Amino acid sequence: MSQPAITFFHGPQTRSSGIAVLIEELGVPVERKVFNMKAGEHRRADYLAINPMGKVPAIKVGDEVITEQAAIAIYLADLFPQAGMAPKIDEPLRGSYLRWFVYYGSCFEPAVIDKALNRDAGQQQMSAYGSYEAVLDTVCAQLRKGPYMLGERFSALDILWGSALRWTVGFKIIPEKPEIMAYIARITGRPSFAKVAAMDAEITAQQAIAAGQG
Ligand SMILES: N[C@@H](CCC(=O)N[C@@H](CS)C(=O)NCC(=O)O)C(=O)O
Repeated sequence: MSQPAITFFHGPQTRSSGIAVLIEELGVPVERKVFNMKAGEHRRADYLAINPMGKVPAIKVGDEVITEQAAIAIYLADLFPQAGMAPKIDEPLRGSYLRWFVYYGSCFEPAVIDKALNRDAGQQQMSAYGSYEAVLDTVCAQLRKGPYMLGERFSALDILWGSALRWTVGFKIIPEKPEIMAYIARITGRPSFAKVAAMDAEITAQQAIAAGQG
């Protein structure tokens, strides 16, 4: 069965940039739909029909829509196994690989956003992530095993975590601990990150010119 075309919905310099990096690493042929987020293009009816959340990233594969960075990354890395960015289901690291993708969305993001907005985590027993400190300690302990989230094995996980730690440190939500800074430098120093940063900067400049601000 031939592989249906993949459409990638992207907003430059957002969470979808991590998926753009993964696409570079995998060498995936995609059709890009790029939004001017400042102009609210991601909130138009045609995109809300694809992702009612009005959020990027999203991909469409045939008639199937996939949203959420972690789900998209798991899906693409499995779809293009020749890139070697996902341990297979029968490999011992597969469990840990899935753990850290799900941990990202169910623990890390809620913890850092609550922290950034000065929202109380609530009762430890009721909170999905427990406490910000526990999340930070858990992630740092994993990073110290390094050099990658899965130890010696580089994977699609590192694109997500490298991107996420960079922006959360940039916004001063996550502290500049040595293991975090070394990991960010190791991951975001890859050529794929530089390529996407240049593409995003170019798109952003063109969008500003189109809006009469350039
Ligand atoms: N849970 C989503 C979060 C995606 C997200 O928050 N994307 C932001 C960009 S960084 C967005 O699209 N914001 C636009 C808006 O809400 O108007 C994921 O993990 O992919």
